[in-house]
Amino acid sequence: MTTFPKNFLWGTATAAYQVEGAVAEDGRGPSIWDTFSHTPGLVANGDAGDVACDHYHRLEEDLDILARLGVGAYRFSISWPRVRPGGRGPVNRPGLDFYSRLVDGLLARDIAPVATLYHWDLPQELEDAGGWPHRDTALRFAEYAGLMGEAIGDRVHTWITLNEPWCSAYLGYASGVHAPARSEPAAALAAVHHLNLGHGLAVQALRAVVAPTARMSVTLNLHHVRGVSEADADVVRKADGLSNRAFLGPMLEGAYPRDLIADTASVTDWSFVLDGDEATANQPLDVLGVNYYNPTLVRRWEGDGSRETADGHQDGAGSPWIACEDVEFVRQPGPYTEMGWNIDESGLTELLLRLHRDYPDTPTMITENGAAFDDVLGGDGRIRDERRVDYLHRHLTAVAEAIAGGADVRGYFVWSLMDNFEWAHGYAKRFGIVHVDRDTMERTWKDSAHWYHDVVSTGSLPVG
Ligand code: PNW
Repeated sequence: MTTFPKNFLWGTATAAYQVEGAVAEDGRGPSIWDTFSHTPGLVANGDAGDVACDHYHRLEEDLDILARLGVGAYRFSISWPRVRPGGRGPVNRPGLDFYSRLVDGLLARDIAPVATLYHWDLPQELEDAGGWPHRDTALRFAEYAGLMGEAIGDRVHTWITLNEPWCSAYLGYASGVHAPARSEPAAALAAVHHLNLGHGLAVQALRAVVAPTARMSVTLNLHHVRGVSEADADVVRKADGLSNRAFLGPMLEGAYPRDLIADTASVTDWSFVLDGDEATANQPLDVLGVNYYNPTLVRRWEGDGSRETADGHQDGAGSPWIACEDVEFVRQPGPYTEMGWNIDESGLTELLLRLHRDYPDTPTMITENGAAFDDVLGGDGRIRDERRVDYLHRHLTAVAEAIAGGADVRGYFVWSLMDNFEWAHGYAKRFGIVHVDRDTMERTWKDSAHWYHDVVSTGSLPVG
């Protein structure tokens, strides 16, 4: 039987724009995702987060679901434009009150609040002023962090500054498949830097005001990059630099990797990195958050540079892989989830062991892992999502293997607590262990939720 450490943190995760709804209530301002979703053609089926899971109005019900699941922690995100509508200027009290009630509701149920400050919903006004490519956004982010620290910092267990800055920078500003839908590679690399800087400044701002026991973290969607053959080592290095070390370098080592600077020299001279910035980004972290869905497979591309990449992004202009014209992203063998992502948990074990080797003093935590599958309804109303159960079981086994291999892994959060707004895919892709009826908003436990309840209550995986 696979058993996890005694104090292992078991949880589920969501993000504000994906679940809250109530986008124009109680003083919330617009974010770049409101703008994106309301631009025709950008989100599948014309979906938007206006209602999402109506979590804003169903807070107590959702807290009760968490309590019944038996999780020890809940990872949620705070909507910046709900608490400070313009990103600067006046603070919105009702917004702060909502998160205060959320935190108190968790604590009353013995669930540790894990708060993400930025899960992609930048106040539109800050984007209009330049967005993440603009240095001021990092400074505003630190102010917002301090504001939240003052408001709920006495009660939050773990702070996560950013969720997946890779997505914010490269999907938002290079490929443009996420908000704010810009395709400007040089701006995307400036965004990388201002996200790193904003992270460091936010940790400083939080530490100055929150409880001394509060833990500091950031969540990265690290890519476990593999080459097709030994001959592909250099393109593996390049993809790893752009996707992983572009964040790990400044945040955990205090410097951008030299090879990344060289690889991207035709796009930018990195002059937006000012003296002292890398040291600022490099704040001591109590735990590193890792989101893992699948590995990445590459080989050297010898062709003409225009091709469809394995993740569906067109190469060249509109690719998140800046200056990677010589890297081919290879479609991996199945099985696949509904996202078209291959299922391969071995990458998670290898990634956790690599992080342990490179950063032995920084524990890790899986802040997201999960899968989109279509619902299989049993005649009895049961939602038989055994493929999701299998996916979660495999990945938890992979985490246990990494722990057995010496990695200091402190927790695991299923993405997601409930079916929600899956960004550019809208509501069609369902990641929840709890089903949400799009018409009635009724919540129904899937088999995976019952399974996860057993896992978190025993701290071990059921046999078979
Ligand atoms: C993450 N990619 O997003 C996010 O943190 C969640 O909000 C999201 O719902 C979840 O994973 C499932 O997608 C990603 O294209 C979106 O590589 C896209 C990518 C990676 C992560």
